[in-house]
Amino acid sequence: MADNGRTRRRVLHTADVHVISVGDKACHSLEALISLAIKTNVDLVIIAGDLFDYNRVGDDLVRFVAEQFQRLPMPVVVLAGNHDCLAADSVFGRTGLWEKCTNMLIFRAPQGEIFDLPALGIRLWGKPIATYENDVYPMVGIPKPEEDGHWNIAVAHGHYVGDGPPLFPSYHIKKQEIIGSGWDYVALGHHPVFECVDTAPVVACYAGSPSLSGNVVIVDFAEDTGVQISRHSIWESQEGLI
Ligand SMILES: [Mn+2]
Repeated sequence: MADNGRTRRRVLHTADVHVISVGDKACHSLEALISLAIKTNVDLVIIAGDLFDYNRVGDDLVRFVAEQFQRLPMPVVVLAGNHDCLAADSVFGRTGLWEKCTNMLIFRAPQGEIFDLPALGIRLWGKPIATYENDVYPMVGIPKPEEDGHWNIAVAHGHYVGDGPPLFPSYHIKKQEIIGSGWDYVALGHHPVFECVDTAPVVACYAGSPSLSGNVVIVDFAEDTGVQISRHSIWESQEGLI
């Protein structure tokens, strides 16, 4: 059934892959989730922080990740987390190694920035972690979404602290920041285990680490059914190859 409003979209959301060296389990997980994105023909891939375990990884690992991204026929949106933050030694600063990844979008503005993808009818906002300091508030500064026929997706990396006093020392994300944002979906990273922390009026989920769980989140956006979350095994697309 066709929607009268926004076009149906399907997004693969992952985070916390934590690749360390070429050939490790996390690299196999990244390769598998890229294959799943291709197989399921999602419109967009979101990596909500900590793709790399740390910034001083080898160039060969960066080349591997870049090659995986180049397999994708769709855009891949990357947020820097606390492990791969945009400090001076950022892995994302090795621009020569990334230059062939013309489908990669990486949030670089420390105060947050918007990417408009008019061909998809999707707008993204993300505020990268840009420093090794801990006093970063990943949802502070999010603008009100424009109601112009786009799906509005925020990407944030940090601890969800709900309504109560923070239980964690840094990177706080408060419930009110999510539900008051008015965005359609908040793609969260930092916690290694899958969890939907809010479902209304804004859906917000941690995808969990695919390297630990073997799963990613696929988010379906449709006017008639709203924002629907499902978990998918990254190893499904590998069947027959093992
Ligand atoms: Mn993290």
